[in-house]
Amino acid sequence: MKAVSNAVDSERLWDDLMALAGFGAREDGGVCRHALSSEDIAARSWLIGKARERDYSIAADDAANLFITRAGRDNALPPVLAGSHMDSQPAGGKFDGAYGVLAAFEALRALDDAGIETARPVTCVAWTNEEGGRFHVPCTGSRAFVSGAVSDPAQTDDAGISLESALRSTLDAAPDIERIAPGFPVHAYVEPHIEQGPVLEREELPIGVVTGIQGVRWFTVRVEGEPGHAGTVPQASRKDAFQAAMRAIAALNTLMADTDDIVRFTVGHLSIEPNSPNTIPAAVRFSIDFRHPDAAVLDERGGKVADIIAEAVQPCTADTQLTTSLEPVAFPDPVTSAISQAADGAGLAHKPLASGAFHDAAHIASACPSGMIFIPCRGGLSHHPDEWAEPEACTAGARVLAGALAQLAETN
Ligand code: HGY
Ligand code: MN
Ligand code: MN
Repeated sequence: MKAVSNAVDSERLWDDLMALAGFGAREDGGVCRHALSSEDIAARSWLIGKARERDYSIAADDAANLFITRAGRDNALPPVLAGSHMDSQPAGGKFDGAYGVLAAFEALRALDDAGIETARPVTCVAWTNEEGGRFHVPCTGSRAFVSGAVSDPAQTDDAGISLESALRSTLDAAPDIERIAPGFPVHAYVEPHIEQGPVLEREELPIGVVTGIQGVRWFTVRVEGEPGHAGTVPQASRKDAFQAAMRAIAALNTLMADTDDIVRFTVGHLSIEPNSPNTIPAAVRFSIDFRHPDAAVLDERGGKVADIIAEAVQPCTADTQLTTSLEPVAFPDPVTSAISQAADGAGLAHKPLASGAFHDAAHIASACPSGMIFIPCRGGLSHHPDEWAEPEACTAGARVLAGALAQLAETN
């Protein structure tokens, strides 16, 4: 029986990564694979087909989270879980999320090929809608897994399609896999992911042992004004929703100013109604993504957002809704030490590293001991068509994952 990390097949993993990147491939080399879209459904079907080539059990829950399980000696024991998400940003890359799912799937096959029988089952998972690019409350799947139900199923995408109908279409597309309720006991969770930052590449390190994830607050804001003729309504009597939104965003820039450059504040989504060059904007909807490693800063500055907006938009009005509130998460020793030991066992240098990006692991950490493995990505680039990770980096991360899973699957 060879070490499971040596049974990771680089070529098989890389071929899978390039094949998965084909679902929603963009002409610029990036990927657009929105959650529960036809591209996502096709990718799921492809992965289910590959799982069927092996003796794995396949299941999906009400949130369309996809679970592929390799049996252990005692299948009554809670499994060790590993994976990430297959949905992408609209102009995303080949590796964000996809790498974690396929590295986990490769780890299952490496356990097969190494002839290792684990005490616990080992399960690969693809979580639904981590990105929030289509349905703007992110981490739908991992939230449902820890809460037991899909939150806000009536929320709609920009085309007016509801989350619940998109879930139904996705689940109906794979009628013959087992359906389970969201949430089951899990022994430990490990999420491999590209770093989406520059540290590992800059320090020429193959592995990051993630110490935790900074906190997040997402808001959606709707500014209501009054439509009117662009050529006739005097400026003094206008209620221009777009001008008001710009005032609000300028005021938020002041609130979020940080000479230490630790605060992360982004307005990434904005829509104008009726969006016509010669009609004064009647309404504007925009997003707020605010992050910080300190919960006190998140509460203090996040708590002022709605009032600052209401003041700045006058004489328009605004409705500000907090849609995501994620506290900073620290990953505990059992998992981080299993990852470090697996890296040592594979002869791979590593360092502890915090995550600026959020991940499904931030939610799963409330249900079981969790951790993450980072691999370097070119220039730290992500949420970009040019996102790239070298084959050797992908293999290294999968080798560490396989070793960590083999160890965790034997622990009580
Ligand atoms: O936005 C994030 O942090 C994650 O990459 N979806
Ligand atoms: Mn991701
Ligand atoms: Mn992402």
